[in-house]
Amino acid sequence: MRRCISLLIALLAPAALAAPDVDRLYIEHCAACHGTDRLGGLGPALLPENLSRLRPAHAESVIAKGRPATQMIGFSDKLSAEDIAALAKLIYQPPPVAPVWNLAEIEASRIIHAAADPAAKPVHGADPLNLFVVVESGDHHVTILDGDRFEPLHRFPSRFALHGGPKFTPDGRYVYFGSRDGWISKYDLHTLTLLSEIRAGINTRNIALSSDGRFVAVANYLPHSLVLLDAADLKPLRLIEARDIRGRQSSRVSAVYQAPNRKSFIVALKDIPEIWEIATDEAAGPVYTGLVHSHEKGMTEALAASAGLFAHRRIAVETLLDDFMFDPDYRHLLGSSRDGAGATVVNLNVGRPIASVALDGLPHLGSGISFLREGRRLIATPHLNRAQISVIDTADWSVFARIPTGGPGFFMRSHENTPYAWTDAMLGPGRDTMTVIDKRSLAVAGRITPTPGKTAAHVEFDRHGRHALVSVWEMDGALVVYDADALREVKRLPMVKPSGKYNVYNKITFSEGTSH
Ligand code: DHE
Repeated sequence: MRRCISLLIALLAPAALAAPDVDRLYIEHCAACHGTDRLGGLGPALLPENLSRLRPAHAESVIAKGRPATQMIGFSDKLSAEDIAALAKLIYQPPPVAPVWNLAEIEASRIIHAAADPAAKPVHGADPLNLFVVVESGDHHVTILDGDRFEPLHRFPSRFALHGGPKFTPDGRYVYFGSRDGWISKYDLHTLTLLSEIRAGINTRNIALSSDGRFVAVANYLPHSLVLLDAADLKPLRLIEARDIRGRQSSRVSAVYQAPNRKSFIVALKDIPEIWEIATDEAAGPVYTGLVHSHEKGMTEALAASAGLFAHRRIAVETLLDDFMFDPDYRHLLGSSRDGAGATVVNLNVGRPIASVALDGLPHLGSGISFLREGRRLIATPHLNRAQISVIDTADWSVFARIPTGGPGFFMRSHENTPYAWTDAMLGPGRDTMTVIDKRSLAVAGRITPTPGKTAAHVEFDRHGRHALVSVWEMDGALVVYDADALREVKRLPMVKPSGKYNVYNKITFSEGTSH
C-alpha cells in the first residue's frame, strides 16, 4: 500500500509540485525590457538595491496587472500565480555575479541625442530664468513651465524614477537630471531638446553640478562609487571608489552637493563615518586626505596630501551622517543620520564636528531652508516622523523654536521676497494639508488644502516670490498655483503625480528659501 502511495506521489510530483523554472521565465518574459542581467533597459533595473522602495507583494501585483501609465504590461493571462510569485522572489535576490559598472561600462552607455548649439536663442517667448522644471513621477515625464503665465511649454518622457533636484548650469540654460537607475540626462532649456545621456551607476542617489558648471558628480549606492562627468558632453572623467581611509570597507554614497564658494563637492557616505570634499578647482591647495589612528602602530599618522582638480579631503566624524544641509556660506554642514537622533554640526574649514543639536524625530535636513530673522541666521527643517518644524539658531546651534505642523513632513520652501515658509504633512494622516509659517513670528499663518483627501507636497516659488506652486501628489494630480501673499489659488494645471518643481532663477541664485 505504502509503495502505491509513493508511486502516485512520484507520478503527480513533476506536474503538481515542480518549482517553476524561474530563470527561463525571466528570459522569456522580462529580459527584453529589463536586461538579461537585470540591470535594466527599456524598463528599470530589477536588483534588490533598485527595488528597496517596492514591497514584494506589490511587485507581484505589478507583474500580474502591469503598471499604469508605463509600458509595463500585466502577465496574469500568460503566467500562473506560482510563476508570478517565483519571478517576484527572483528579483529580490542578488544576481549570481555582482554587476560591474566601471568607467568602461559607463562610457559605453553614453548617448549623444543632439549637438548643443551655444548660439541658439530660446525657442519660447518665456523669461528663461523664470522657467519651472516640473517632474511628473506618475508617468515619468518632465514639464517645462512658463513661470509668468503658468503655461506648459513642453512635456517630454524622462528616464524611469528621477530623484533629487535637477541641477542647472550657472547661466540657467542647461539642466541635468538623475534617475534612481543611474541615468544622467542633459537637457537644453533654450531649444527644449534632450542633448545627451549616460548611465553613471546602477543604483544612484542624486547628482550635483560644480559651481563653474564644468563637472557633474553622481552619488551611487551601486556600485559604491562617486562618478565625475564632463558637464559638456557627459563624458566620464573619474570614478572614485567609496572606501574608508584604509581602503578596507566600502560604502554606499548617500548624496553629493555643490559647495559654490568652496569650489568643491561635498559627499555624504552611508556606511563609513567620513564626509568627503572633492575640489573642482585646478588651483586647489594641498589637503591631507586625513589623519587616522593606527592600531597596528599605536600612533596617529598623517596620510598623503593631494592637491589640484579633484583633490580629495576626508573629514572624520563620530557617527554616520548621511543627510546634510549647509549654512549659506558653506562654512558649516548640519548632518544627521536616518537612524539616529540629533544632528551634528561640522565646520568644513577646520574639518571637524564642532557642535551637536538636540533634534530627535528624524529631521529631514536635506529639505531644510535658512533665513534671516531680526539679524539672526536661522535654519528650519521638517521631521520625517514628527509633526513639527524645528528652527535652529546658527549663532550657537541651539533649537530656537519648535513649530507644530499638521503631521510629519518631507519638504519645506520659502523665498527671500515672501514672509512665509511652506511645509507639507505628507507622511501623516493630514497629508492633504500644507502648513504656512510666518517667518517673522514663527507662528502658523495658515493651512491650505489644495484637494481634500489628496496628498499635497513640495512647494516652489516663482523667481519673484509672488507665487507658490504646490503638487497634488496623485496620479490624477495637479500643480496648483497660489498667490504667495494672499494665500489664494490662482490656477490649477492637471499633472500626473507631480513631485518636485524647480525654478531656474531660484536654483542658480541659491535662493535662501530652497534646499540646494
Ligand atoms: Fe528624496 C531630494 C534622499 C525618498 C523625493 N532626497 C533628496 C535628496 C536626498 C534624498 C539626499 C537631496 C538630493 C538632491 O536634491 O540633489 N529621499 C532620500 C532618501 O534617503 C529617501 C528618504 C529614501 C530613498 O529611498 O531614497 C528619499 N525622496 C524620497 C521619496 O520617497 C520621494 C518623496 C519621492 C521620490 O520621487 O522618490 C522623494 N527627494 C525627493 C525630491 C527631492 C529629493 C522631489 C528634491 C527636493 C528639492 O526640492 O530639491
